[in-house]
Amino acid sequence: MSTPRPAGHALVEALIAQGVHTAFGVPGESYLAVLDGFHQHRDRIRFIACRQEGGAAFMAEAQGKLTGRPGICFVTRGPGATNASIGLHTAFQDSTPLILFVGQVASDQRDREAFQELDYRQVFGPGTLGMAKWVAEVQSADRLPEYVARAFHTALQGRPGPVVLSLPEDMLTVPTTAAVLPRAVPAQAWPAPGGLRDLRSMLLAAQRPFLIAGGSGWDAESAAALQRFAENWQLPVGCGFRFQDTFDNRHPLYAGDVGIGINPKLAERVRQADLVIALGVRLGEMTTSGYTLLQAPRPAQKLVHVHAGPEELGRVYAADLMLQASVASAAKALESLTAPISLPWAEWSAQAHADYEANHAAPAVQPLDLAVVIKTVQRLAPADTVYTNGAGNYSGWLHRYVRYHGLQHHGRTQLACTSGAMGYGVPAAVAAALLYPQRTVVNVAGDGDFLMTGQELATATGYGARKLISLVVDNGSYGTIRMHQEREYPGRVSGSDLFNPDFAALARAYGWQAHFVDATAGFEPAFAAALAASKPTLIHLKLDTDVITSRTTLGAIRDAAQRAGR
Ligand SMILES: Cc1ncc(C[n+]2csc(CCOP(=O)(O)OP(=O)(O)O)c2C)c(N)n1
Repeated sequence: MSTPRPAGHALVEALIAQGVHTAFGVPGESYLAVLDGFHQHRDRIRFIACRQEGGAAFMAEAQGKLTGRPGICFVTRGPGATNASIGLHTAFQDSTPLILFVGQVASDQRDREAFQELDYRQVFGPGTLGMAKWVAEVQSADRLPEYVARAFHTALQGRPGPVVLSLPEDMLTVPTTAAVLPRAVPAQAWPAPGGLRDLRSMLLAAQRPFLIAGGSGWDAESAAALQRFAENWQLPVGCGFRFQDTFDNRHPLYAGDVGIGINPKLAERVRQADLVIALGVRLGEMTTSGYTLLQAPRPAQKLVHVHAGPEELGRVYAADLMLQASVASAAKALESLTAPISLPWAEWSAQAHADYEANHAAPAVQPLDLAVVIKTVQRLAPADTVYTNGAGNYSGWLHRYVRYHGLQHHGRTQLACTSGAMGYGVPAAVAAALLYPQRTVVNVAGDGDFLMTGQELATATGYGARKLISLVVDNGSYGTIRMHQEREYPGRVSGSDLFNPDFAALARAYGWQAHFVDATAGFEPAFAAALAASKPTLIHLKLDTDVITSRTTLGAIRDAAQRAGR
């Protein structure tokens, strides 16, 4: 029992009890009592007011990725909730714990299609193709702590993901004495001993094994255990799409990222493997190169799939062995599997890493070389720098050239959505800069991508972000779409040209520093100045549209399509 206070205050107390010190959102009159609770407890928790709910939800998603605890987002009813849906979808596809609190119409107005009313259960799922693991409306002030605690457990347990709690306006003002519940400690599923024995036998029978690691739920301990498992068995390790910081990219067993724009040699290696162990990854379309690296539903390779969510096991692939276990416990169990003294695949593993290293060599590009830009960033920026990006071809340079350190070293250093949502990178970077002010954050955005959520530069300025740098790659195009157009309809450009503002001037208007760079030599001084600056910096990178990926040009794609008679 607590002393009576409005349910809105009790909600904020429940968040504090869960260890939350930052929430992201856009205010609404539908949840004034909660905002008042934030005011009441302002010495222990802060509410970051964002400029659009999509940005707020992306920030909460990034919070979930970075902290491993549910990101917290507050939005108002209908328009606020629908704006936030992109962040929910991203959290769902990325298996990121997140709780979206939505102000709801008063209970006595329910089902009249009252002002901005929506039925969140209908809109957001739940389901295995929905946008939330659980959607509920809190009817009773006294049961609010119960709902909040369940929301945390649901977001964290099994396959992590988003939860939506709808909060009727009148419920939030009702006084309650209900005590808040203790911090949620998620239950961890351990792999069954028999399954581990089978996995060991499969390893002993293999000639060309390959490990793909990724997904969510990793922590420093389990990432270190993963590395020891790989070392014990000398396994080549690839990271799933946009989970590149799961395994240390500098390690001699690292083989590269099994994602979009995959190194062709790595793709071939995965196809040639006789045993693939997928640890924590969903084996989605991007990680499997459209379900071709592993043929769906029955791969040519022997497949072991380890995942926390039973609904993911056997969903696409008929794996030879399926283990339901959280990644944290699975990695620790796997490192205890004893390996024989000699293993037949030493050359296979060494070559996998040699292929990864060779993929770092890049032919020079004039006048602005993005490979050099990314390598310069990593050479100058601190080791624990957080890299963020949204969707677009520009991200291919990050995927290829950043050597992410394993998350046992500095926690997560890659914030990038597997959902491929444009606009993710800027808010993710703002969230990282506000949550970890001592760390440097580098966002790389396309010109299309940047302007989807660029208004969150104001949030960064307003809340005092400092070590934040955004590189905007301006090729005057929704380049990814242009690339597909040239491949399918060569020469017929439609809807993919962009008409851009002066990005540097725009950034200055938000109170940022800014530089314009259109040649490689100009980048290093601009980036060094950004690192030394006491406020955020945008670097506008002007790139020729023809430079469409780190491997080919638009012209080459168009010519090939024309030759093929398209
Ligand atoms: C929210 C959202 N809308 C549309 C798309 C489809 N889409 C994928 S990449 C892309 C173009 C990205 O353009 P830009 O940010 O300029 O990067 P570029 O591809 O030119 O490097 C589009 C429109 C998407 N992934 N997400």
